[in-house]
Amino acid sequence: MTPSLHALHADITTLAIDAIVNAANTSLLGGGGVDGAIHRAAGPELLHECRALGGCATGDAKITRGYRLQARHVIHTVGPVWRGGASGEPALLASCYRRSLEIAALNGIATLAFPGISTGIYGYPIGPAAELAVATVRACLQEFAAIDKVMFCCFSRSDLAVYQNLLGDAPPNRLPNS
Ligand code: AR6
Repeated sequence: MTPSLHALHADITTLAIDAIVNAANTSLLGGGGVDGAIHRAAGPELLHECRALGGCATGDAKITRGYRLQARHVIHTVGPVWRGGASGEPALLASCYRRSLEIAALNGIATLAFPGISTGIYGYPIGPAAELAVATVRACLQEFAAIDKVMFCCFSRSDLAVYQNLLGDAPPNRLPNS
């Protein structure tokens, strides 16, 4: 079956799917942005499990349970801080998507959602970040046949428009005369 890729506008903590991806930092002990939101929604058991993981390198990913989230698992990945683009940021960001999908496949995850890794506090510009995210996920999915749905979960309508443009999705809820 050909896996499907979609963009949606949502708070990633509300999604009832196999796994959501967290844009974490190397400590894996929580932070602001989507990381803070995921830890708040999952509850303190998530931090407890994260403490035992010993951190995570930039470009790598680790999996935990989802606890009080609707999602069964959280895949924590650490994106690069944007330093202008010539410090290895694209390769590290691509690695985040690849490693997250590898770990998903190893754990029998069929549906997962990514936030815009590195595009908030870490400052990676949304255009190149989204382009790299879509191209990397498309390429990796050919290897991971068990994954059947990947969503790009956008926290703003402007980010959603960027992903829809890349995916060739129709804008949602557009009435014929509007
Ligand atoms: N649902 C979906 N997307 C969200 C949500 C949410 N609830 N909240 C924020 N976003 P960021 P980074 C979007 O800053 O740039 C943390 O402190 C947000 O609009 O969360 O990788 C970590 O601990 C943006 O598009 O992650 C690290 O220290 C995207 O998620 C650092 O921030 C990522 O923004 C990581 O920075």
